[in-house]
Amino acid sequence: MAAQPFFMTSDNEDDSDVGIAVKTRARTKRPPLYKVLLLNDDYTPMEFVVQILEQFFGLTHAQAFEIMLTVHKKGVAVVGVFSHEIAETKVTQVMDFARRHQHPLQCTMEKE
Ligand code: TYC
Repeated sequence: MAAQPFFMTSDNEDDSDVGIAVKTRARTKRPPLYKVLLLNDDYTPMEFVVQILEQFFGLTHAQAFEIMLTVHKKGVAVVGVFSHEIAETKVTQVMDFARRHQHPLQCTMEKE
């Protein structure tokens, strides 16, 4: 007996319940995440940086103080990791707030 071909197409045109099972891999790429970085400078007051970290990043006073000290000692620290849109918003909020108070504080973002 001749072997039946696995793929049946043209001889199955009566809409009967026969078909080809096709498995597709779910290629759902997670959106990229962005680190928000705070940079040290010699002029921005420590308490101002702590205030920013509490206000815009929802950190406790202790967490904010610790990150501020890390930036002060090491030059830079990651404040948080966010979607592109949220990271951009945080950077804008920090930069606007610093500029309004005439402090040279710098905040940037980079792809994780
Ligand atoms: N280095 C600043 C000072 O001695 C404090 C400071 C901390 C500034 C963190 C910026 O991102 C910063 N007043």
